[in-house]
Amino acid sequence: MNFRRNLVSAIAGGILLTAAMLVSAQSQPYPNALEQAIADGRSLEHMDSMPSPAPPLAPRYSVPAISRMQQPQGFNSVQVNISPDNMNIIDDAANEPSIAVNPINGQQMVIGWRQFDSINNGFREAGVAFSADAGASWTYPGDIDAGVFRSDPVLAADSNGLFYYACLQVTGGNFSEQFFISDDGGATWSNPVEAFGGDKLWFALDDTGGTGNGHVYSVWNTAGNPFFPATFNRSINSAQSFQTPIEIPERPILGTAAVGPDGELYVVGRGSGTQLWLLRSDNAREAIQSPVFNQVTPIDVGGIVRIGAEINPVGLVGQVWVAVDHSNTATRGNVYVLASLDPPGDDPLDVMFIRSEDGGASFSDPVRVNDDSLGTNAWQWFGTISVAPNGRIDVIWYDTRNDTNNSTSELFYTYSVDAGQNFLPSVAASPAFDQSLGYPTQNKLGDYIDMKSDENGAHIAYAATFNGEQDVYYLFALPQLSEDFFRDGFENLPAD
Ligand SMILES: [Ca+2]
Ligand SMILES: [Ca+2]
Ligand SMILES: [Ca+2]
Ligand SMILES: [Ca+2]
Repeated sequence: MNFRRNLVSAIAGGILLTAAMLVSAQSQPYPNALEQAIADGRSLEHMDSMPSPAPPLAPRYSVPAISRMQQPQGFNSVQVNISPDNMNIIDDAANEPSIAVNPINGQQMVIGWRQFDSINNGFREAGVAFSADAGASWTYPGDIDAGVFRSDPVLAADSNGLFYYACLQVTGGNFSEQFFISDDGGATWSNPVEAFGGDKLWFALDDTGGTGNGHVYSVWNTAGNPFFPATFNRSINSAQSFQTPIEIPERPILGTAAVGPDGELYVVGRGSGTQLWLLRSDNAREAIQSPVFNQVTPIDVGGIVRIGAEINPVGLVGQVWVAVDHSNTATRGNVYVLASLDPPGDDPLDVMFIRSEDGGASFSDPVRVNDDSLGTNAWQWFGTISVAPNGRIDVIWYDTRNDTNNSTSELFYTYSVDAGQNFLPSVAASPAFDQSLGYPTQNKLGDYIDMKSDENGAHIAYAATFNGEQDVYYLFALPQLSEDFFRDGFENLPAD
């Protein structure tokens, strides 16, 4: 019944038609409503009962100070969408988080997410919380620009200590991307800066100190896009203003962007059909030149992108990530692509990884990162990668391996210290949760989760339903913890 409702919702919800509808529907890899919507040029962030906000439910608070979800290995999650007195807010929904960590003051972190004040409605706003104590506690001062429909949050911080919060704004069917800036650790935010753009946006910041320092590069969907066929633009002044959108080769969607150590720019995503592409621009860092993507590489990551799959009915099950090694080691400049993809055969989804040692011109064979035995056929969804300043690669994902019905997921973590040639045995870093609980009137747990790595470990923002509803959590994954875990084994844990 749910599935039927989802189909109806996805079809009825798609109201925005653009020139992207010219994209051939024949290329859709899966016969489902959401793939069809994309093929027809409709956005992921289609409106359900939007855009006027229904009155939120009266907030009800519960559950003292939450919320350290203690795992045996010491992975402790802290809830961030909380009331001023540290209580869970009942009957809201919070998902699709992104996280930024101040590179010059690791005490300062900000998490943004999609905040639904009522699960009875699809209205969502730019949720934001900040920490001034390295994630131990969080303050949710209210949504940025409250009362405005916003979605698709993406966050970053730069070496001046500025935090950037990009998101989609939708007004009366008009899609645009906007940026907010905070110079006080996320406590207060600037007025919105118009960045053009559209649905399912992502951005990358040049914080290298080089020629392109302060450049911001933004990519977005072909659908839900008033600028089609343009899907890319740039700011050369730290997001104070943005240049006119331009078209780029293959128009990759459902992906991300990253800047390399010399200011080289990478964009990854799915083109038409199922082909994934990695684009590279070597002149985007030159402010007086129009960006040209001089290297366009079709890539085989070992599977195909799925959307609209039953594990997250009207969402992605993983976006395509690109990350670059900025370390001062032999692996500096390595380019990594990672995504939750459907591999050949019965398995519905695995976390797949490839590595380039020549600036994205060629790649290794695909590596399956999740280490459940072949044939388990579990869902490893929302695969996410981050590279630490020392070159360590952190990877997280949601995993149903411990539930034969695939009705609960755990956040899993692993890492590599040899450029992804080997990943350590993965470890469950969160308790299990029912990923289908607490849908607002949009049946998904968002489209992604996020992570930023430092020398010591991985700062993770993820959504889970430990309270019986969708909430957002911060988790610091310390690589040493998983090493201890595997050295000691389950049997040596203290009984409690
Ligand atoms: Ca809540
Ligand atoms: Ca989204
Ligand atoms: Ca398969
Ligand atoms: Ca799998």
